[in-house]
Amino acid sequence: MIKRWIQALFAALLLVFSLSGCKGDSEQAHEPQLLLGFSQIGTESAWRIGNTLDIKEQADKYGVSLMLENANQKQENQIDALRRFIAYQVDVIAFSPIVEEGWDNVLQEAKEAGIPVVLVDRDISTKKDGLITCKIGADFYNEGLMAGEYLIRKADSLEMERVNIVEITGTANSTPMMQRQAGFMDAISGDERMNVLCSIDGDFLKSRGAECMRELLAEYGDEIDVVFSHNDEMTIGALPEIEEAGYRPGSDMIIISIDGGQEAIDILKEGKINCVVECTPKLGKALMETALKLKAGEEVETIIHPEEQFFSDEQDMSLIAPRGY
Ligand code: GYE
Repeated sequence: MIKRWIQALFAALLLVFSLSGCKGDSEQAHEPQLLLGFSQIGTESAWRIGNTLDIKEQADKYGVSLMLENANQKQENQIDALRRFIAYQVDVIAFSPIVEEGWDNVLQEAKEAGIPVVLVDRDISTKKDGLITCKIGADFYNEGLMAGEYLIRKADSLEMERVNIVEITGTANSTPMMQRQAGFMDAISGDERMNVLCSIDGDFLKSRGAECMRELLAEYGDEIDVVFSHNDEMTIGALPEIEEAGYRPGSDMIIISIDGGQEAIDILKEGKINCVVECTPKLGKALMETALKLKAGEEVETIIHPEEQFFSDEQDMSLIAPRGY
């Protein structure tokens, strides 16, 4: 209880500070047009850090006053943050739900307070209507599909007869984990060569990617033809383990990743990753435009998917522009 009060007091001080004197008059180009509360999941990946940065930059650009809270990978911290946003009567609430389940109560509270809620990046699962106004995020199913379709082309070009796959998945019960897996499985399920040896939870973390890869190598070793990893961070964690075990990633094993951060693209160019499906973290512009429309009482699109690219050893990789995350 005391902890809650201290948290609330601290957040109130932060808000007062951010709304008042921290910038000189000359720097304050215009009055904030709206107050947006945004609860971010954490800092688990270059993707997430790029996403936070982009949201901050776009908030500045659009003259939106941002209350940004980092939940450090814990759903209960996100729920607390949403309750604080409701208490401060922000104009719009946005958040990236770490997992899909468990949001009904707090979202009902936001609804009763008349505050519209926008989902950024990930989705929720609920039986209740009207808790969410709009979703801005990638089509994760399509990302998984593109990864699977690439693998079929690659297996064709290498004339493989059997394709043994290990999958390192993102955070259990999160939208990108479930949808990327579903898209990938749907793409490969009609191809009799494809065989998934094991799916293992890497939680979108580099350290877990390494740990998972060690376990997979110990269990399956030589049998592994393909590593399908749900994000770049886990891929980057897994690669040194593969090399230490005496395999060349990119040639002895086909490596497929998702996100498309600069580090993964550099490794793709080196030939140690074969394919990276883009998932753009640049959702800030769409978020600010949506939030401003909601404040003005205008209609908004209910689902916004950014356009996404696909990078692989099938193309001229020197043409890939700097990624910015
Ligand atoms: O792929 C991963 C991040 O939800 C799309 O979360 C996001 C995922 C992204 O930590 O790197």
